[in-house]
Amino acid sequence: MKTELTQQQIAAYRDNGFLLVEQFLDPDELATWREVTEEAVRQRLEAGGFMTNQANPDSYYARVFMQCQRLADTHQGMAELMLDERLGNVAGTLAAVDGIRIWHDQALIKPPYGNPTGFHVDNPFWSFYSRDAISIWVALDDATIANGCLWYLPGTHKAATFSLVAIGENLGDIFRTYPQWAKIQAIPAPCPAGGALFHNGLAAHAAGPNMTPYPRRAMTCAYMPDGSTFNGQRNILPETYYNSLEVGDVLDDDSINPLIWRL
Ligand SMILES: O=C(O)CCC(=O)C(=O)O
Ligand SMILES: [Fe+2]
Repeated sequence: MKTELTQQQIAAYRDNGFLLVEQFLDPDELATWREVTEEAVRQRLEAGGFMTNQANPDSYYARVFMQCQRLADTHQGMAELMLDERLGNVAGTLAAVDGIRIWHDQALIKPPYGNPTGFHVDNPFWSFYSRDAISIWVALDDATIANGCLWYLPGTHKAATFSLVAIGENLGDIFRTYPQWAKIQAIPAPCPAGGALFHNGLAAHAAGPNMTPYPRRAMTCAYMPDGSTFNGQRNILPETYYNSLEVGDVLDDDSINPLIWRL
């Protein structure tokens, strides 16, 4: 795993809101991430598909990507991959925070001839608001312009608010909330298999359609800076825990949001 970051990379992340690290995983690690993701997803679907978006597999959104969340909760091999302190170290260093907790992992598999992923920002979906949240997106297949790689609106993390923009059928719905971004040229982020993209939880991003007969697989994880507080939204929180929380409580339950790295 390529965990060393240059000052240039850190500066680029902070300025653009995203960073590509090629060959983040070595070939053996990539083989393991592929195997583990495949098995964890298969088990999840066999178990009835909870925490996936496959309730209606023919819906538009189910054909944007097959989304399987919190696989580390149900698959030991995935837990071992996700709890790796080195991932927290890289994420925390880019985000300039002193502790990293897992918000949720998720496999995102854009199916053959799958729909594009509309522009959105991630953090407003989650149960905490932070300008320093960060995600890792690891390509398990070469992600290309042809099969639906990510595209970013550079610098948008600096001005984004916490208003929610749904990932709907209109690629550009976000520009109704942020008309001032409509003139920004989106930057494609093709990512060879084993590469990692990091993005700020407030950086606007999308993915193109998959114009190939093969899936575009990614394994991702969203991270919450340690010390973040509950904003009232449930998102992935288990019901009993959610009901026990008051807005403003620190989200520090290690069984739900494990602390994987501290400075
Ligand atoms: O993989 C995709 O198409 C979208 C990814 C995304 O939105 C994310 O990782 O936050
Ligand atoms: Fe996203």
